[in-house]
Amino acid sequence: MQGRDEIAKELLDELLPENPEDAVKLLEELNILLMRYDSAIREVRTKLEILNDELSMTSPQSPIASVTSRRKKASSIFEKLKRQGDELSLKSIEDNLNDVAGVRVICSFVDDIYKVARMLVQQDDISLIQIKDYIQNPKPNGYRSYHMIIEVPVFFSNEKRPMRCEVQIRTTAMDFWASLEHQMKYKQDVENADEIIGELKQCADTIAATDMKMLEIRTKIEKSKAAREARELIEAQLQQVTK
Ligand code: 0O2
Repeated sequence: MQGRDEIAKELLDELLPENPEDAVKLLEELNILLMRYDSAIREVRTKLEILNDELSMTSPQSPIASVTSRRKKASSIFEKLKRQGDELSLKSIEDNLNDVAGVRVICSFVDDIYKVARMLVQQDDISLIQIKDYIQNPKPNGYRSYHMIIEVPVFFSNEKRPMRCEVQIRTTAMDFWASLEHQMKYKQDVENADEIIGELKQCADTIAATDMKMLEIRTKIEKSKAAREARELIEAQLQQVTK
């Protein structure tokens, strides 16, 4: 079987012009494009950090547990274009791929996912291109996560460019499940694959039920804390008027 590096080299050979000068120019342009996607990731991560800092001041727990990101490697980019039957060109990357830049946000609770998503897309420099809500509509294998394709403007020396970025938002439990399930995709020779797929689906459902239960418990704790604080306030005011 052909290795990934061989495929990548073949795809790059297909893309590169014969003339060495043109080939160098194209590789330079490719590097610039990849740098732009890296910059888009930094913009989105900064926005998320600021949102989290602000939201943490008004709630006892930060809504975002962690943020990770990755930029697709050139080899994966060309592989995906080829797989989709798209032209192998720099323009085609921007036109046909939404996930060259990817940011993953991990939240503790399901309601935080929607809160973070809403607050991110309501920023007036962000354009929302697409939403896939795999929490409301889980995939048949049990995959749950909230996906958004957004466009974020990035400022360079002489221009402002809108860059696409895929943002995946999920709970810690959903992420734990997705990491294990992801391994199945790359292990074609797994024994008892059907049994494992069934077990993973069961785990996904258990995890979804636990996520909902955890949210219920947190809401109860918050309500009881709010009731105690209100009681303490009334008692303090009563003491004032009965002095
Ligand atoms: P990686 O390594 O995370 O980038 P496409 O992007 O074309 O594959 P589509 O329908 O445009 O598919 O995008 P979709 O459904 O929004 O999901 C794309 C990404 O979501 C995947 O990227 C995964 O990260 C994640 N994902 C989607 N479905 C599953 C799933 O069933 N299991 C797991 N574990 N992850 C999933 P990549 O490119 O596959 O991988």
